[in-house]
Amino acid sequence: MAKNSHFCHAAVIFVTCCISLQACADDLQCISGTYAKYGTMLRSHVFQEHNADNVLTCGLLCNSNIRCQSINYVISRHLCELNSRTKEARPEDYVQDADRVYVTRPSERVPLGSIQAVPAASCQEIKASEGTSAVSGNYWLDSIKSGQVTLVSCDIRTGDIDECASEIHNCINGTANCRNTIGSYTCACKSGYRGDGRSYCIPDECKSYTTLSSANRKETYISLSNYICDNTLKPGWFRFQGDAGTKMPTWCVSTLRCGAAIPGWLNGTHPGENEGIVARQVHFHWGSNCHYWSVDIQVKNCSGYYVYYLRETGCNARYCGTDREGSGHT
Ligand SMILES: *[C@@H]1O[C@H](CO)[C@@H](O)[C@H](O)[C@H]1NC(C)=O
Ligand SMILES: *[C@@H]1O[C@H](CO)[C@@H](O)[C@H](O)[C@H]1NC(C)=O
Ligand SMILES: CC(=O)N[C@H]1CO[C@H](CO)[C@@H](O)[C@@H]1O
Repeated sequence: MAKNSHFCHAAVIFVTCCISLQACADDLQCISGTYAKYGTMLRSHVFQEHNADNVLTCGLLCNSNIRCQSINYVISRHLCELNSRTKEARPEDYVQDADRVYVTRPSERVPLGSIQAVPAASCQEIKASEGTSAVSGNYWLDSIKSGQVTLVSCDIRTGDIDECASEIHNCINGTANCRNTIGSYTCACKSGYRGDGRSYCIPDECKSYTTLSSANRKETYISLSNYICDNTLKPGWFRFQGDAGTKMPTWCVSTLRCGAAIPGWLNGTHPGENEGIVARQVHFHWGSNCHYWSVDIQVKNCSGYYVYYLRETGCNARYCGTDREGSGHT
């Protein structure tokens, strides 16, 4: 009985010890056989150093640090260097060193850029580090803003950052669209706006205007007694269209026209396309005076039509439209 018990005890110790030796042997096998590269090291990416009796211990230290991607073990000094990159991520830093052993993290290596604590420098680096297992998506980079880790959208096939999707572009918020390109991005003002998309986008007067189209606004329309006036016009860009005509008359329009008692006409010429926005005056005809009142306005030739920057008038004055070319009094 006593003898049996002793034997049993010994057997348990033996089995336990054997299993743990076996486990050690497997780890060593992994480290020395499959991954360890004697006589090499990865330079410039050491973020922690520890004393360690052997490569295996160094490997375990690496396994317990989330940032650790690989190790250099310094044989003569029993020093364990934890690296923040693998040799795949930084092949240019993988060099010969007779006194070191390089080992990629033996287990549970966090893919580069996949968590905030393990940021990459670029999408290309992630592609290099993770090879075919990398897929396009969001990754953490520490190269976008200094001292910060930023989540960006990486196209792994091209190694490009999508600045638009990542919201790290400087296109004007709200009025510009961002379009990603390989290596960069472009900004363009949204429809109805013009500008460079980065420093300004302003309403495009050729696209954002109010239409004046009533038939009774035309210079040939003889006003009835209920005179209308432009006293409620909000300052802005206007285009004459439809029944009102296509533009302002450039001659003194007879009184009691355009639905008003006091018609307004353009005292000046229409601009050409390349003149941009020009300053002009609208003059109002009352009594025998073609220049009874005046209002400062702006005009732009939009290649096919004109737009006018107008403001409200007094009563009973109104801006006139026309279809006709011509000059002189009507
Ligand atoms: C951009 O505009 C959106 C909504 O208009 C707003 O939620 C967002 O915070 C703005 N971003 C910046 C950087 O101003
Ligand atoms: C605009 O300018 C062009 C030349 O610059 C001219 O031919 C055209 O008649 C002008 N007016 C309109 C409505 O396009
Ligand atoms: C082009 C045109 O009609 N210009 C006239 C504008 O009004 C002044 C008077 O205020 C005239 O002198 C200009 O000839």
